Amino acid sequence: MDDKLLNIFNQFKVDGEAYDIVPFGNGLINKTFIVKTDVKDYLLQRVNSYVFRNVDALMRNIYIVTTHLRNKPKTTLHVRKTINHKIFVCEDGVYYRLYTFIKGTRCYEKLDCLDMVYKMGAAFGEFHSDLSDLDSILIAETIPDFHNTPKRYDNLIESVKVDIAGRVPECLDELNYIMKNKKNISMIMDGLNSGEIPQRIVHNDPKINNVLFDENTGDVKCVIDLDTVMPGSYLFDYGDALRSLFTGEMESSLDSSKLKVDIGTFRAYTEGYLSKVNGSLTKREIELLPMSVFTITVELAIRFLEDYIVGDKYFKTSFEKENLVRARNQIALAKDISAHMDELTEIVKSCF
Ligand code: ADP
Ligand code: GN1
Ligand code: MG
Repeated sequence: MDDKLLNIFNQFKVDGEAYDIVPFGNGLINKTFIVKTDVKDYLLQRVNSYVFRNVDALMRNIYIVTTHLRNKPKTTLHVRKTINHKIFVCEDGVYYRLYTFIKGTRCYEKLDCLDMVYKMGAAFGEFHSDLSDLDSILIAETIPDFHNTPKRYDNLIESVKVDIAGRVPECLDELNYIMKNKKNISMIMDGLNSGEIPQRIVHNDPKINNVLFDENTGDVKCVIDLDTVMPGSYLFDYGDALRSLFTGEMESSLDSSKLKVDIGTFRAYTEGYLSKVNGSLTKREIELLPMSVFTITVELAIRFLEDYIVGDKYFKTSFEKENLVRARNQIALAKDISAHMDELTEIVKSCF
């Protein structure tokens, strides 16, 4: 067992004695470990402080959101406090937090079962409505402009000008596609800025492996990974969940042609989501549901490409050029979403 991690774990108020600490899960951002004790299991995380510059505020957000959800009452992450009543441990500038391990659950990288897709849509719809009575003044913006797609675009262009790692010449086709679509990716931000789209507290990272399903029933037990819960738009969550469902386990696939829209998945997720939020969406939000999937997919392409160009600083990588491959895959998916836009629009209409 890693002594350093054991020492961190022992600073939390817990039941049981740790006998094993092992890496866990497939997140791209934090470092996650399961801590086994003779009484129960815990989930220890080293928070990525390159990505999250203000972990104090981030942990306060998570504490407020989980307390709000638990009071509903809803199943949510349980932040464990330290012996000194703190909600995290900071040692040598490195931040750690501890959650109760949610037992009897499974996490998926892709979903083939449309019933589970529907349930995932309903779970995020419920998450949205459960947070609609939380005062947004309480929640800090821990990553400014997280889903400000035009700003992400500008950052990409800046990184191209500097070309610090000399990688731009390999990325010309991808840059070309993104630049051609500049006008098509600003609608959500335009709506938020004009007030046509309400700002709401949202998850901001609703990918499949951020949902825990009951291992027996396939019901959603809990929405996890609350690091990015911040003010934003329902459209970012709706679009990104579908992007993630279409991408499945192929985010880093070497065969871009595999990334495609799945109409059954689109319909099931949309029906599940709308079953919980139908009455609270504005006209403009409803209009932009299909387009949000395209917008967020191009935004991810922008983020992966920028990270490749600056030398892989943000997303974990496991092979050379992985961020370029990820960007190519999101572009392939964006092209397919664009080709299906009329069909997606008809499906959304048929759901109302
Ligand atoms: P990252 O930000 O790196 O994606 P996550 O918070 O999503 O980190 O955690 C990584 C993985 O750990 C999740 O995908 C899930 O499999 C697992 N996980 C996270 N929290 C819990 C929990 N409380 N109980 C059980 N498993 C969890
Ligand atoms: C990251 O942390 P994880 O793996 O759930 C990222 C998301 C991306 C996703 C792409 C804080 O999510 O925004 O959509 O990778 N999270 C952060 O797989 O940047
Ligand atoms: Mg995650």
